[in-house]
Amino acid sequence: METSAPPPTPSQPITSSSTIRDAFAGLVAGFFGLGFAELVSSIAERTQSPVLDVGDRAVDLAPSPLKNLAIEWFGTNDKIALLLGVGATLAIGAMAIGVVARRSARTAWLAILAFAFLGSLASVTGRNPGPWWAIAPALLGGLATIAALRVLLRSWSPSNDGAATPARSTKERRVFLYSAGGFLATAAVLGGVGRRANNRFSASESRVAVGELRADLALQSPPTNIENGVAGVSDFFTPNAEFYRIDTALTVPQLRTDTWTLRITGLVDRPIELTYDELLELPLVESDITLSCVSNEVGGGLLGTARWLGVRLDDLLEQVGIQDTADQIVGKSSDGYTCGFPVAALDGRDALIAVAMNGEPLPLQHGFPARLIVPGLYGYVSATKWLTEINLTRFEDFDSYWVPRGWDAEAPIKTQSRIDTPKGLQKLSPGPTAIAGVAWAQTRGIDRVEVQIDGGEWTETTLAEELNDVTWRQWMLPWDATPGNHTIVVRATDRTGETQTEDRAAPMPNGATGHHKIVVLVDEA
Ligand SMILES: Nc1nc2c(c(=O)[nH]1)N[C@H]1C(S)=C(S)[C@@H](COP(=O)(O)O)O[C@H]1N2
Ligand SMILES: [Mo]
Repeated sequence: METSAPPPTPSQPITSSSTIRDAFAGLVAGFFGLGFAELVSSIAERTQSPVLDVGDRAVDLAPSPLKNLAIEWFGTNDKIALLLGVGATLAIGAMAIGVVARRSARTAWLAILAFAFLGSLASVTGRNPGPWWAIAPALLGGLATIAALRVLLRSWSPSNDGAATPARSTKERRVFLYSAGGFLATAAVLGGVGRRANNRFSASESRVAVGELRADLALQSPPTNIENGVAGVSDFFTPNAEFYRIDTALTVPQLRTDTWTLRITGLVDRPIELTYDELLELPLVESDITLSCVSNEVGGGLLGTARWLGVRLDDLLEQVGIQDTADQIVGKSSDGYTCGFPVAALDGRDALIAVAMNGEPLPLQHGFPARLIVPGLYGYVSATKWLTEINLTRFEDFDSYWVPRGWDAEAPIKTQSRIDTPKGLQKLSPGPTAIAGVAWAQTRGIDRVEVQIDGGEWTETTLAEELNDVTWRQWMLPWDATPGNHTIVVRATDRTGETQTEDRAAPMPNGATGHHKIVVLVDEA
């Protein structure tokens, strides 16, 4: 490595190497500002890194086609992709500002303040706006960025480059690099301390403190014949750690049971507010329910089954008295997200204010301390996580979160089936094997599942025992695989007699349709 840069000619004071250095200075200053902002954000509970606030606004403002694309491309990693996008934008902006600062300091400072302003704006607007002083992290982060950039640019100024002796420019370069290293290290420390300090707002301890929750009306353990034992079929009960997660929350809302309350408001005779302990004093029931996401593509994994524990929504709403004019039940989340479904959906099905999932308090990601679960309705209209309010209203008066974004206001789950094994494009040995998977038609129940191989006759499969009509059902078909490529298609028929249509529809606006179809490759014998 060279020890000193070749001195640029005086007529060309800004060389490409000084451009790189200025861009680097911008990046370092940007990091420093972010670290500082993280530290400032840790001072209060209702402030967070401005990067997250900008990300949150991006989630809400992004046009639906873009969001669908993000889910299609990145699936449940869409949040990471978004944050990487925000980070990359900031990095490019910081480098550009570093370069501009050398020519026009004022332009650069204004650009930094513009970034800080956008960050501040994101912190005090949107679905879950912070208090006015939530502008502090972004604003102070911006000022810290300016300060750092000034120090860095001064430590190695190109106006000296031409005149400087090699020894002098080596010394300047060294001071610059030490300063940059100092800022980076300080940024890491401030950011790290800020992160840790923010952890004190975590709800993990509160969740641990809940301990074991028991049903007043416990269900039997499920019979074993709801599983057909074919290797590769989804477990009937989806372990919590594997349960899909879909929500608009970039950071998981942290609600502690000691401060959490649930309010029931709107068109009710006796509005109430319950604490966590008061909720747990109500009768707790268990129910096995398959939850499905409307964004699930045919053959996709955005659904899962759990044994939920909670308070019956119909009982509780009967106590508060639903007024005749109400036709929509809206669940509101602490982060401003909303789901809405018809009052008429309370037809005796086990709609729950759920507090536990598969034998443990709701995991933080799945809505701790309480969420709604309504069998038969897609999650986006019904399953509000981090629930803080249930509001009785009218469809004509209130659109829940996804409705203005182009999704249907009412969304019952469509009859669907999926091949779990073999996998698409799997290589198989010839001979006896099993084709198997799951089918679901919550509230109607699965009556029949058929498989078609290479366009032949539809063959009825063997269904595992049905647990209830709101959970999925396993199916299997023994198959003697012959060498060559084979196409396997599945379709289900629900108990209303309706067979799944083969017409392909995208998830938007009310759930995908079409048959799950795979191709497998069977070796020559
Ligand atoms: N607060 C909140 N609740 C929410 C959502 C959300 O974005 N925010 N998404 C809904 C959607 S679209 C689905 S499919 C389910 C998913 O629940 P899960 O993440 O526990 O599987 O939660 C629902 N509840
Ligand atoms: Mo969803």
